[in-house]
Amino acid sequence: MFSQFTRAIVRPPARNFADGLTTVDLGVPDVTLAIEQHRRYCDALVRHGCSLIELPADALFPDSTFVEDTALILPGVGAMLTRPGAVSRAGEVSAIASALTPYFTGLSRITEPGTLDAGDVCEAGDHVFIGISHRTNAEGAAQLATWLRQFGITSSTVDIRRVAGILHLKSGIAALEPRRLVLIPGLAGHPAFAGYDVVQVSEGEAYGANCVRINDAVFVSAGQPLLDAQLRALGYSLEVLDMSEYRKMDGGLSCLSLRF
Ligand code: CIR
Repeated sequence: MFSQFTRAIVRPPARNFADGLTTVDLGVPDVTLAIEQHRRYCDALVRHGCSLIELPADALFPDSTFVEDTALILPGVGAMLTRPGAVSRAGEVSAIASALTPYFTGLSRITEPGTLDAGDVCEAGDHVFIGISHRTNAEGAAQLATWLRQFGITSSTVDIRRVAGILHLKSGIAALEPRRLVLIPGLAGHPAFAGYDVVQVSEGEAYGANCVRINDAVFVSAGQPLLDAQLRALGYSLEVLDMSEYRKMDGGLSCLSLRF
């Protein structure tokens, strides 16, 4: 499942980005800077081999720049639309459905009473970890597991509701290879990850765990020097991006694109 990505769906933040949801207390994001950071992120995607499918900013949905949550795409396999756990984000899915239709036939979707944000879904080879969070419920996870099973993909759930400091599973985990995970300390001891090669981020750099492998590079957020050194020592080349304004809204690098 570490296919080359050739496309990425992205959507810049709207002017009312600061009206979106957040659980952190890092101040109000500067929208102009957020738009600039988004442009740099898009440039990096292009540099690493993705052509962009750019949706227009949508002020009806201040969190809609976080496109990752609205669909799960398994390149070469299929795509599933989600049913976001936050009511204010439910309407984001239809634009993503339209954007995906030319590329995927028979889009599946999570249905009521299931809820699922794809930020809670981490693919690692032919296994998928599904976070049970305040956004993704057990029914949503079960629907996704059933969908995955038809492709021979196994899954396991990880309850993150009591793991401090993370909104979604992928706020605390990234898969760099099918058997190599980046993990925050709060997830490192979880039995679901036993037997994996683990790059553990330090407590002070927990935000850095939301990194993302994009073809020949690992995209990492700026300001995590220890993690950068760990990854470079493993031979990865890094694309370091400033995510300060997205962090204020609980967002990270993976959330800003849907890659396939
Ligand atoms: C939210 O609370 O839904 C947004 N402010 C942040 C979503 C971040 N998405 C992600 O981690 N996949």
